[in-house]
Amino acid sequence: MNILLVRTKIISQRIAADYEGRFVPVGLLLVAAVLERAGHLVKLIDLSIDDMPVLQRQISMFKPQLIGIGAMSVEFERVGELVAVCREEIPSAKIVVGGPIASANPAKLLEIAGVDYAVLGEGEETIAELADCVEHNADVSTVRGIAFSQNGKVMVNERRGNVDLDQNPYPARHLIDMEKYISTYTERFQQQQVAGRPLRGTNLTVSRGCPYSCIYCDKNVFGNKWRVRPVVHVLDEIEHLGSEYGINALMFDDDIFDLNKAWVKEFCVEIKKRRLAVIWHCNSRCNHSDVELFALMYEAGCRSIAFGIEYGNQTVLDRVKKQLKVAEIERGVHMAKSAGFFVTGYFMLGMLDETSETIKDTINLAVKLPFDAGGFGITVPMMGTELFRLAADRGLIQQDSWGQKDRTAYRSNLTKDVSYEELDKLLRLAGWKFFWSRQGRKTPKIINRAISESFPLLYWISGGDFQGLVSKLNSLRRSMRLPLP
Ligand code: B12
Ligand code: SF4
Repeated sequence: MNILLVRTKIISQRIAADYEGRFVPVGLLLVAAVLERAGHLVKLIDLSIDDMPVLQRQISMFKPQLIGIGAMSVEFERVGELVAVCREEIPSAKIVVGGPIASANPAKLLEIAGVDYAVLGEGEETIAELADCVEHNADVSTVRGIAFSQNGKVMVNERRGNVDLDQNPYPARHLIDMEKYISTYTERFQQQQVAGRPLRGTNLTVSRGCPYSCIYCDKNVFGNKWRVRPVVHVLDEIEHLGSEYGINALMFDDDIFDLNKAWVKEFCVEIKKRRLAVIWHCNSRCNHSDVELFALMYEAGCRSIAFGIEYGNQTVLDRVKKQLKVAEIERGVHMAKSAGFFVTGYFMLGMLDETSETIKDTINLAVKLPFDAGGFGITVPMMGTELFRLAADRGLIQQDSWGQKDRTAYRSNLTKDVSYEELDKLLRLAGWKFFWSRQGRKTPKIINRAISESFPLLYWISGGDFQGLVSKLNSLRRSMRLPLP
């Protein structure tokens, strides 16, 4: 059967500017790989790369019987538009939606967007069974892991167990033009070459699930149980990426790459044994930091690490069930820095009941610690999270709101006594304070862009080397013992 898979376009312009075309849609490509394995003919359109007319042409030429869309809950409106276009082009095709949007609230998706099926949780086994039913026009009512409409009523079937990661194929990267996605990830990697070859990077994942319960995090797809692919499976994929696409820089998008120390140790030892000339980035959690492990990771090519810190005030950290102490954050970040990694910290301002004082604690912690890069955002409750339910119960968001569209278009304010305007001000303050407190470190791209657009004269005066100018001014500020602006 002909199956067309589509990834929606990133909705936030801010995020799109930084990430569009740099993330291979691995989830959708895994779905594609199992469908191909089952004998279907699959094509994939990524609307981050291609535009609507390309999709429309593909539909009319390929005539898919099943269209599968992958999306996050912030992309709800995009999914609605996409479904309408697909229906118009090919009314006979069945439409299935998967990804976080489908697991977060399948009923809403079916009711509002008018899709035929929603796939909950991991997609591999469910889509294979569902596609078989669609091909043979069979009854779907016993397919586990889906939701569908029957006589105007939304039916949500029992979910299935976790996918056996050992049996998963590699993402079907041959369905996309990998050249369009290859990235040097310059914002993370300080070097431009590995073993004399220019960087060619791509993203992948090795694990699923997370045992923590942070209230702002949506774990409806992968759940609480942490699972990981066998080391040999991952290394074979890395070798395949090297031989097929010349990849030598890896962006591991796992929630917590180093959750299981024994696995990471084996992974690093094997990288060295196979003499793989690769560098890599991963996401970690400060309470998992370990000096010996970091040293081994560095030897095996890890050059960049990111921590989701989120809040710098212990009461707020406890309230969001982060299971993390400020002291652990400080220890972890210093340890990562000493290991030689490029260290990124992610922070959120404006959690439920936050005050301007606790927000300032977050900003101060970010400024104080030796991060190389920092990302700050306003807390937005995502559908499918405990935070979303808490905020909805208090009437702070509408029950049927699908979360953040874009910071400029949709905002929620969960704080105790901080106005929207103040929150925005604090966000800007966080960016500036952080920026001014870094010395000789890489300027976040977003700030560089804002400066060149808003202060072209200043940018011109700096000779395009704004970073250098700031570094010099900052040294001057420090030597004169002036406070941060
Ligand atoms: C990498 C990443 C990004 C990247 C790239 C995303 C991309 N489009 O590829 C960037 C940085 C751009 C990003 C941005 C954002 N992200 Co993000 N991101 C991730 C992350 C860490 C990994 C994604 C990944 O590769 N997963 C691995 C693959 C294998 O899983 P998967 O894609 O879910 O696919 C599986 C199933 O979902 C399903 N499936 C997926 N698609 C389809 C399609 C069909 C037809 C079927 C049947 C099945 C199916 O089958 C797959 C295999 O089992 C996840 C966390 C996570 N653990 O997944 C968060 C996550 C997806 N992001 C999240 C959020 C909130 C955001 C932002 C809103 C953050 C923000 N505040 O700005 C933005 C939104 C950007 C936008 N779309 O406008 C949430 C989504 C929650 C939700 N309810 O939607 C997640 C789940 C984090 C979390 N735990 O809360 N993100
Ligand atoms: S934020 Fe990270 S640590 Fe917390 S539950 Fe989500 S994935 Fe786990």
